[in-house]
Amino acid sequence: MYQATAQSVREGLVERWNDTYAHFHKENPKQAYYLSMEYLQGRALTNAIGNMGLTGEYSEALRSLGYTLEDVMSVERNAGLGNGGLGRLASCFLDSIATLDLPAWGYGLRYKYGLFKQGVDKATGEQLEYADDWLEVGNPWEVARPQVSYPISFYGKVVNGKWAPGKQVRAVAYDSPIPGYKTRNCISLRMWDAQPSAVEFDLAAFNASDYETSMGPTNLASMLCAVLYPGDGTREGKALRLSQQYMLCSASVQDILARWKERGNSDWSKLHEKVAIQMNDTHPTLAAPELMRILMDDEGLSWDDAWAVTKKTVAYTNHTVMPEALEKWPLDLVEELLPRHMEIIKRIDEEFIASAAKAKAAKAAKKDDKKKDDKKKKESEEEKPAMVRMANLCCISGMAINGVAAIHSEIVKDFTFNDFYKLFPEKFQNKTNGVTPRRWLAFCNPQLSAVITKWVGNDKWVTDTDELRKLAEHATNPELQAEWKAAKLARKKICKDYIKKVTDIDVPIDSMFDIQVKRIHEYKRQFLNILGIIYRYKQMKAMTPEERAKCVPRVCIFGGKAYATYTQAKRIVRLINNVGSVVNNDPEIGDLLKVVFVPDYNVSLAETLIPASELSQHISTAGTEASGTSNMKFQMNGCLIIGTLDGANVEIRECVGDDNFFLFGITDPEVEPARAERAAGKFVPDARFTETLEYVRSGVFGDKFEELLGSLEGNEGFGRGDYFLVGKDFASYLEAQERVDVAYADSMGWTESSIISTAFSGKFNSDRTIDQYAKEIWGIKPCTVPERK
Ligand code: NTF
Repeated sequence: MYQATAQSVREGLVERWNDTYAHFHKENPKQAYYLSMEYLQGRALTNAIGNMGLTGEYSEALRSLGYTLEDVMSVERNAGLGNGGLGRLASCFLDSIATLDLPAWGYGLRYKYGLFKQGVDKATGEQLEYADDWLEVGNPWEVARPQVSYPISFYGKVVNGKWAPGKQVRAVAYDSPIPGYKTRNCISLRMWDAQPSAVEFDLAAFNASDYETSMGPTNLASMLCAVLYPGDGTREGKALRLSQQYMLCSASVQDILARWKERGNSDWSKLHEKVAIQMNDTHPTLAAPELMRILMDDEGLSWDDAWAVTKKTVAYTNHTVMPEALEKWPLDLVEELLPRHMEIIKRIDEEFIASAAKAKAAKAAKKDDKKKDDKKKKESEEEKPAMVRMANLCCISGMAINGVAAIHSEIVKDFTFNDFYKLFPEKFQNKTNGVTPRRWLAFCNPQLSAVITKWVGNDKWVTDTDELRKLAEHATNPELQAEWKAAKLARKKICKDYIKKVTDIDVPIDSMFDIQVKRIHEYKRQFLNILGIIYRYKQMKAMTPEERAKCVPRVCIFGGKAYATYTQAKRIVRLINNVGSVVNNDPEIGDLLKVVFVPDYNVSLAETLIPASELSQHISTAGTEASGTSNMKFQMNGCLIIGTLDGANVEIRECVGDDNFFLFGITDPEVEPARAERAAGKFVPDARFTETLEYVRSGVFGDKFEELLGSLEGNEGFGRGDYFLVGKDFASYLEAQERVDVAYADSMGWTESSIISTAFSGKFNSDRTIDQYAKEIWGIKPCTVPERK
């Protein structure tokens, strides 16, 4: 029934899709191309039906056949071709691009296996990883386009200024339709699959039974698109990752230029008037040198002409300021894999350094400045082996460089890329992230949506989220409050059933649902959350039954995957599970505290958890989380946030007001002094922190978690001494949690805050973000597909 429903929906989409291609072709507008190594599309069925405005019709039709839409859609596999926020942002952006009728496509890779499926070992609490064979039962949404295919070259050498490649595969297009909401526009997500190139198949070797030689190119092709982020600990792993990145860039740039020509364009100096290429983080950086290569070596442009147009065509979004996450590749590896590109990158570098030196001389830099710069230069020259720093290449090549939240964009300018900012301040922008209100409110939470539509007076809020403000006028109205609470309770019930099904844990529905879901990382500080829970548990154990009965009952829910080789993150998962096993089975505690780790966090699970949430945690060390986007989804669904002044939290708090946000922790400028204080041995932790660590060490949760706790103390051999300042923020966190408990006990007050949260979530609509990209970076305008006559 799922296959049949999907086919029927697809049929309805194909007409819109074809009309969109044809209309864009005819109008020949400037078009934007979003290049991303990651997309977290989640399920397509409900989204497509919802965007087409046919939810009622399909529900009815399925009911008459003895099915429910919910059951049918729940068998769809999640397209999980991404890690986390960056990939989901790309998917939200496509939804908004289509909804705003903008002429733009997405480009990505069609990995055979998505991000691993996560399980939990019942006995040890450890994370388990399984291959995610998402295409196992087919994918009714994609259309293979074997006629759209490009050669992708690797290795070889440069002969007379041109590349003579050593190996080749073919990139073949697979397109998925991305329907806009309440519009005929339906754009494409084009994902490249690697296939062996027939010219490389060594038939003679095969017939001589030398299968290894003859199958070489076939194996290379199947490796290229096997998995997202193959381990890059070895040189082979690095080469594979870089090859993937290059394949995305080369195939996409070839396709973009082919389309440009097909539409009758021919003046290369005006390419940027028709094409904008957005690089989603540094993974697609090679788009710039690839464009240069094609323009010079295939199209015959001079260096100057090619460079002039390239730097008006590509733009770069930065998504992280964590130094270890800023990609760099060994220069000799790039040279071996892509010899011609390395030449181009070297020349870009030389010309940039020369022009920067000129700019500096012209400015007659102050003496101290000069000294500092000389020192920096020396450091970079001394790096061995030499590296290609992708973000630097992006900053030099890009027409625009943007961060993803106001505070993040400031950090990018003031620290991460300050040298570049001083040279070309006009390139730097902010584009605060957003999420699609279709998937993340209207479709995933029909219960709350119905209440919103009733009280706002119409459903215009599904696109124009500023309409949600009208809810604020009624925030204390008992009737709205009752309906609001009923919707939340209905979602908590669904969530409770799901938790029971997958973990066998019974959670009480009248407890506060407190959720932290995101990739497991030290900077995101799930560790702080679980230590706070441990402290709470310890306190409760010391209470008399009468005192205990006064506690605000909580269900603490975690979800998220730890990267396969990230040992410390995996230990945090194990600690959470072990704490859960003890607390959940403690008869003294009963329903007052439950700790649940829901395995295999993905888009669908988020759609179940977020509508049920009452409190959510966004508690990264200030200055580390570029934006966060789940915070926006939680806010839209009437969930209150406990959080630090980091990423988009800052702007969310501005919108909801400080009364409706549980703030704690040190601020970004206080972070370095706090680290220095630690390093100098002057930090004195709060007694509650020390007590909590001692409690874990006493073995209450089975293992003593020595390596994990050691990382917080900077013990010899264990990590970097609480680099993310869990100890520093612990007291302030506990105090914020006390304020949460007090607030939750006042049910009317809490509901009012919940309504206010949703009411002022309008800013975080990805339609707003995309409108800004379109106007302020891409320079594209809506191109609305007309109704069929
Ligand atoms: C992520 N970056 C950031 O960590 C999030 O704060 C942000 O919300 C999303 O990007 C989307 O902008 C990454 O995943 C990466 F890859 F850059 F580290």
